[in-house]
Amino acid sequence: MYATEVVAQPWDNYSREDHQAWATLFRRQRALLPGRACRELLENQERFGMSESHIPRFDELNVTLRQATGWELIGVEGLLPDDVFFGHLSQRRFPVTWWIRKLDQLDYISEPDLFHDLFGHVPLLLNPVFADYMHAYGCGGVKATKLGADALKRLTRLYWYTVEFGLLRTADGLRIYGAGIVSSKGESIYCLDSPVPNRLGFDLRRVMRTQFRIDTYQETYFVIDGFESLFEATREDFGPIYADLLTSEDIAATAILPSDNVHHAGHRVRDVAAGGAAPALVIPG
Ligand code: HBI
Ligand code: FE
Repeated sequence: MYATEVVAQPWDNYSREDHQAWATLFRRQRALLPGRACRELLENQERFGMSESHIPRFDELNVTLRQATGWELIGVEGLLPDDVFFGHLSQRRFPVTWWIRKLDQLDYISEPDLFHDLFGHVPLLLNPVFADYMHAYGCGGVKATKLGADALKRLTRLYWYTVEFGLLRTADGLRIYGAGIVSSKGESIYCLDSPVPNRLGFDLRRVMRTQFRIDTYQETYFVIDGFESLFEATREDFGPIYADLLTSEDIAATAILPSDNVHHAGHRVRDVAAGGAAPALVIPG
């Protein structure tokens, strides 16, 4: 299932179609994201010299990245087992998938590809506070793999609702910083414009208790006030939190609790008869 070895980026073997897939996705997202993605993410893509002209070279990006925050990109085949992934993050190594999706897969991929990682995750690693958050997350993950499945479940939710699907509150309104959104045309629109999802203030324990879906747009987004506040909120040792949460109930991805800081309460079509929530309307990607 998992190939865990580090692979060199086969840059000279990328085909015209590979570079075209990068160009199409890059051009489309760069046209859509100003005013949607946080300014720093877009600026950092420029600091790396990323452009639509070609797939970036990991070794060139590493010159800028090492110097800025001591991080380094390594090539991998795809999703890594949690313990291997955490191990890399704890050494300030970010695993980047070496291959890119095909032109007929631009709108949905089953696992992270090069565009998701390079366009979505890598730019914020130039931000010292976010880079420290990712490093601390990796160190926490190495500990969690020794604590067992419940701790891992909590950490995976934290990653999901921040690094992958996080929103940031700014003076100009909510902005995207999560890589899973930034690399998706449809969700870059849906996460800010649709009335369907909840948008709730980030709370560490709340996030660690909240389920998520991997096959639809998110039903809840969590909003941070800044990378500093995210880093501060997660500085503490998670051991006591895991112990606290052992007896807590999971929270459904669609739920809103009285204790939530609600930026926006989602409008879902509820099937009154069943009393449940109908699947969220999904804006076509
Ligand atoms: N592997 N290559 C890669 N990239 C990821 O973002 C990644 C992973 N493995 C596990 C994972 N993310 C998440 O489950 C984290 O919560 C651990
Ligand atoms: Fe990712």
